[in-house]
Amino acid sequence: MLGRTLHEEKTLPRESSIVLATLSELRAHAPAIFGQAVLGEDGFLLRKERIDGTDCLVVTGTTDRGVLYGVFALLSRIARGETVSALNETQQPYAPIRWVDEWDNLDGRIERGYAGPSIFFENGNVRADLTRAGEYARLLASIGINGCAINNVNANPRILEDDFLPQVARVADVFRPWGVRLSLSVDVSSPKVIGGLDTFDPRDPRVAEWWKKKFDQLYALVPDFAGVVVKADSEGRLGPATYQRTPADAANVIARALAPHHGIVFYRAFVYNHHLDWTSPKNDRAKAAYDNFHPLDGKFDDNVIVQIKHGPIDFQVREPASPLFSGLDKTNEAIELQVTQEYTGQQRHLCFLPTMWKQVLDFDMHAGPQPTPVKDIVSGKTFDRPTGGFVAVVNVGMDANWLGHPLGMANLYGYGRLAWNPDLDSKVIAEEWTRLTFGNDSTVVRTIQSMLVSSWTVYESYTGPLGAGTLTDIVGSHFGPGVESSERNGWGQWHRADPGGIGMDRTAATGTGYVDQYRAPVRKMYESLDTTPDELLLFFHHVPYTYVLGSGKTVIQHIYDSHYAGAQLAAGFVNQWKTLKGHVDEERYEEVLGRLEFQAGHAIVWRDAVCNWFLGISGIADQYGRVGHYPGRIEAEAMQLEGYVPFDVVPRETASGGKAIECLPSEQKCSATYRFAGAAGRYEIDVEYFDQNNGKSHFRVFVRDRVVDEWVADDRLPATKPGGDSSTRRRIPGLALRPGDNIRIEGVPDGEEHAALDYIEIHATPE
Ligand code: GCV
Repeated sequence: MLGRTLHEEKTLPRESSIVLATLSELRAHAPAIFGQAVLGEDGFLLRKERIDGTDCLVVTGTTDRGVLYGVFALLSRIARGETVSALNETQQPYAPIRWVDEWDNLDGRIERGYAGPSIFFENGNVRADLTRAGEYARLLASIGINGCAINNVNANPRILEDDFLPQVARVADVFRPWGVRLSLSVDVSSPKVIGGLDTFDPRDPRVAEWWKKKFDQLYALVPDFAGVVVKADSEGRLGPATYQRTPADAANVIARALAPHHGIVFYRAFVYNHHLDWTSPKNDRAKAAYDNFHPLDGKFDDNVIVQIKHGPIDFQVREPASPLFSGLDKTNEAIELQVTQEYTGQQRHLCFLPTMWKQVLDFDMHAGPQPTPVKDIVSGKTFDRPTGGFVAVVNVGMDANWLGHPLGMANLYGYGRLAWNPDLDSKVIAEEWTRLTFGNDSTVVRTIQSMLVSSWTVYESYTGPLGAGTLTDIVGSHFGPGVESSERNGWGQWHRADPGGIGMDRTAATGTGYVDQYRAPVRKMYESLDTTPDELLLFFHHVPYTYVLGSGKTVIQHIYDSHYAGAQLAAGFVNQWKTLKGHVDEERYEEVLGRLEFQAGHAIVWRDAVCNWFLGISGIADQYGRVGHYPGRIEAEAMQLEGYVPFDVVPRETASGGKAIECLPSEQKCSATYRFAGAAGRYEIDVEYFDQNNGKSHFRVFVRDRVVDEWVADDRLPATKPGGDSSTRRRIPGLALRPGDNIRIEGVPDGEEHAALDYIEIHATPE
């Protein structure tokens, strides 16, 4: 930046300089200036100083890592156009633990990853070329992250095999220059599966010995190895329950093997029974973490951290804070957040999560006489615990921009910033990220910041109303709408919508009793319908559709209205982004535009599916007559078909009218024609088609036998059949239509994708 070459010096410079040094080095050279400075681990100091008559910009920390963080903070200031002329700033991270988890499998696939294959693994081994892993470590360091677990919590025991350890050591080597410590997810059955023992009982001394030897071996290769993450007795994973042992037994046997090396164990509180009896009104998955871990408080060793998902279910678009945060006074805790947008649009939808995380981090659990927000509990302040902090599941991939959606990266940045300082305002974070990513053009900053900060509630409004959970395909992709999928199964993500009403009754008086897991003031608030905030109403209460919310609307009308408003706002993102043409680089402009256009179309798929499902079950019409009535929409099955045949889409609400048309492989090519009967003028046509990942159909659209558009359905959506996951909109703007014009869509199927079409919608556009 300055066109000067950096030198490593053992003494302080004689010319005006930027000085990077640890505090102890500075104290030795300039005791008068730095003798009093105090900093904790990983903290840093940025200071403009006159040392021996020369002006210096000093970046210092107690450790090299702190100095590095200080350098990034300085660069950030400069990039955001802030002054560095009278600098005197001390920063100390809120908590020692600021980690990320990656759910990468050894074969290179990533569970719930939406940005291409693993940067760590390929074909069962660590990648030969770890350049991207090193770059990722730099990226993590730039936001203050100091640990990274590189493999899926659904861990393959092979990760600890003797011949694999040198491979993971290579990852540690590329992390180390950036102060990021390597961690691994381990399977508790490893002593048996790869260790040759006939047991993995955590109380068996042979098992303890196995873990000890294994970690001695690992630390010989990776002396700064940080520790392990454990998922056990959850979603089919083996665990201590096999031997009627507790999570504390399992955590401690591993912790004791790590302790001599100062390693730690993150034991995930995500332990629940996914075969719950749906018919019992008392069963409740939300209770599981507290039920399993609260009785063990005080039984975990000091180098164990219980890792708690921010809500009691599973990263839904809105959940209350997990009651377990205030259920472990004598145990280290970490909050687990999710950057990868599993339930929040999978980086296809814009959804800036720091706004949501803040609500949980700032939530007062009432665990003591003073306010006890979640951020203070997990960082060890409330109960004075030795360690704790923040973990996020990130799942970056080999795609050029790490997470798939260029704006999705704001979530990773925001996570790092909140882990460093959870008091930051999410609006400030959005602004910082925008400036650092797109520059300081005020139109760009204002526009992107405003899109980011509104995006979570926009997404919520068309996917998961009033705390009912994300109404997505629970048993599949977790992407498109699937309202019914959460019911009548053992997974426990129930919303219990029936013809009479909707919501999980979790009260102590008449429901599952979940509210009893909170401390008294919180319990009292959620127990009563009157004091439960609207946005979480259906999480805590079962109410009739006609129940009147605090807003004055009935529940059913709120569902309709919020879905229409949300889809409208999602369409607005496209227009907002278009104002930035020429203000941001063309490549990212186009990439973001494509994602936002997809989102706007998919928000309509969501809107229609959810509204029609609730219209069906409640029998209560939309007061504004929108639901079930779509001006300008022509169902594909009502068009004149050649080769195409109609079929029923399942679940029916994920296609307009419950039906679509497909071109079976026995046909080379099919067509659907509509004779336009409107007035002459300019129109846009939306073609709703199904883009699966098991074929690349080809579409052509003709008006008066002239091709007006063509495309290949080759997106990477999580779908192998027509439905809410694959439904995609193609917008063809600026068409001059006259009455009697034939609009013909030609589809050529490919593989198992049958060029399926749902409908077309014709809208007049202003001249
Ligand atoms: C890694 C959810 C996800 C799973 C994930 C699990 C977990 O259930 O859908 O893919 O498994 O959470 O957090 O362990």
